[in-house]
Amino acid sequence: MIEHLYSYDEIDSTNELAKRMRDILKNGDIIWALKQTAGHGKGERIWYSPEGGLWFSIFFRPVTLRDPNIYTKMMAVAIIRVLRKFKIDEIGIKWPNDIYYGKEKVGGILTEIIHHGGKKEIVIGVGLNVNNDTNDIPNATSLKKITGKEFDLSHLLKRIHSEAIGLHNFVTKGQRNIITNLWRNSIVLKKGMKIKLLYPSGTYIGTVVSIFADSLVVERDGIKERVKPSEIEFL
Ligand code: BT5
Repeated sequence: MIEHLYSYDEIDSTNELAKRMRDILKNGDIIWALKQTAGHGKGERIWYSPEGGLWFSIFFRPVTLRDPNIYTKMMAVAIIRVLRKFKIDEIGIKWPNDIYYGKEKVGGILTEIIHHGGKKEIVIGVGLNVNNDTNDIPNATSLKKITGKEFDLSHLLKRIHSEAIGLHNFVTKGQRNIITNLWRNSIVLKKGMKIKLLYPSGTYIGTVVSIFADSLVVERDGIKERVKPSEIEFL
């Protein structure tokens, strides 16, 4: 597979540009920007993307798209594997797919599906605080702050991309369970762990029973209930 790298000094959002460029993009192509002026997370959430961070999107044109979550998991695993090779060992996936170092967010992933006629394409956006300042972002940190070193963005991008493409082979071969297992082993959340449940009626403590890509089953006062990522917080 030969992929193209489209790089820019400044654009609105690599995910948005990927969507606009869908006609010419091929499997595995990358859109990379040194700075985003309208980077976003899920929904309307802003993603701060100043110079010094790694902001990119990878495009895939899947043959079938039964489970879009597998793409987000694949990318989270790719990032963790690369960062662990750089000896940033305490880095992990905060369920479901944020990249955390202790209680601070280092990166996030935004997977979006493009519907085109009867076909579906997928854009996976990655935001990683690398050499950029994160002082104005609540509960955030950067690789530079963690390690005391500057990183070569282009090298980091190539390493993550090649890890992701390697893992993508498992998706195309129908071996999704390999990615799910790698993802499960990299998440900070474990079965039996106590977490905070943020309900409209108040805050409670529950115990994790099962972990899924988009929900958790927790036990509270002997009753099992299903919760969404927005309803939990780590103790
Ligand atoms: C995410 O959203 O964590 C996914 C972010 C994906 C960003 C990439 S950058 C390349 C591509 N192009 C885009 O436009 N987006 C993707 P979410 O789970 O919704 O988290 C958003 C929340 O993270 C915000 O509400 C802030 O609280 C926090 N946040 C914003 N910028 C941050 C940053 N640089 N570092 C750490 N936390 C940040």
